[in-house]
Amino acid sequence: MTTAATCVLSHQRDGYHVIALNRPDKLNSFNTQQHLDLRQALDQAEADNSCRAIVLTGAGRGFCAGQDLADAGDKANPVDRLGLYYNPLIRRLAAFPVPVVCAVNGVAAGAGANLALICDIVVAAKSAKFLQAFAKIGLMPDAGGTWVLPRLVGPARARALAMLAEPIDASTAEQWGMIYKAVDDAALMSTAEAIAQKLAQGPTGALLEIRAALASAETNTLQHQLEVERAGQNRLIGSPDNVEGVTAFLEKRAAKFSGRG
Ligand code: T3D
Repeated sequence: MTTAATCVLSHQRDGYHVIALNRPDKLNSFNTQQHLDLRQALDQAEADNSCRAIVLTGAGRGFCAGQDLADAGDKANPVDRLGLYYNPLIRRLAAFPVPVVCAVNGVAAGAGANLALICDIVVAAKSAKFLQAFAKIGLMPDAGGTWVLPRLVGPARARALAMLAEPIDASTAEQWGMIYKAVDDAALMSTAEAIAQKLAQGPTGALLEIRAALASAETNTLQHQLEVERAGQNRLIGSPDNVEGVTAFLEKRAAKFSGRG
C-alpha cells in the first residue's frame, strides 16, 4: 500500500514504513499541513501491527529546511508552533513504539536538522549538510537541538554549531559522532532500508529497552543505571523473543523474532 497525503508520502514495505516529507520545492520545510500529514503517517505506522521500524526521509534534493519561513507569522500574530507541533513530534519520535531510521537525503536545516538527530539511527547521503540555521534568523536551536547536540558532539562543538550557524557536511557529521554513517548518495535508501529491515526482524522489545536505557544513562549515576539495566533485563528475560533467541542459538539457526517482548 502507498498513501500520498498532500505533504507526506508513506510507503508500506515488508515489516516497515518509509515516510517522506514531500514539499520538495520548499526543501520540505514545515507548514502546518506537513505537520498534520506527518502525524497521520506516524499514526498509520503505529496502527499497523506488521510495522516494526520506520524510515524517515525527504522527497527531492533536501531532507527538511525546518520551519517554512514564509509561513512563520510574526510577534503580532504568534503561533505556538513548538508547543503545538514540533515538541509533540520530537517527543513522539524519541519514544516511538518501533525504531526510527532517518535517511538524510539532502540539507537538514533548523528544526529539520534536529528532527533528523532525534531518530534512533541516522544515515546521510555524502552530499547532505547539517545546519543549525537558527542564529542566522535571530533564533536559538529548538526541536530538541540544545538537548541532542551536546550529547552527540560535545558542548564545544554544539556551541560553535549553534552560534556560528555554519553547515557541516555528512562526512564531518559522521566523524564527530553526530550521525551513524555517511554513504554515497546512490546508496542512501538501500542502506537505510537494509537497516530498517534488520530492525524490523529484530527483538523489538529489546531494541526499545536499549533506546530507553541509553537515553536515561545521560543523567543517571552508574548505580542508578545498573538498576535501569536490571529492571529492563528482568522485563526481557523469558519473553518470547528471548526464548526464541536462546533456542535459535542452541539449535545453530537464525532467530525468528516476533517482536513480542
Ligand atoms: O515557530 C517558529 O517559527 C519557531 C520554529 C522554528 C524552527 C526552525 O526551523 S527556524 C529555522 C528555519 N530554517 C531556516 O532558517 C533555513 C532556511 N533555508 C536556508 O537557509 C537554505 O534554504 C538552505 C541552507 C536550507 C538550503 O540552501 P540552498 O541554497 O540549497 O536552497 P535555497 O535556494 O535557499 O532554497 C530552495 C527553495 O526552498 C527556495 O525557494 P524558491 O526561491 O526556489 O522559491 C527557498 O526559499 C525555499 N526554502 C528553503 N528553506 C526554506 C524555504 N522556504 C521557506 N522556509 C524555509 N525554511
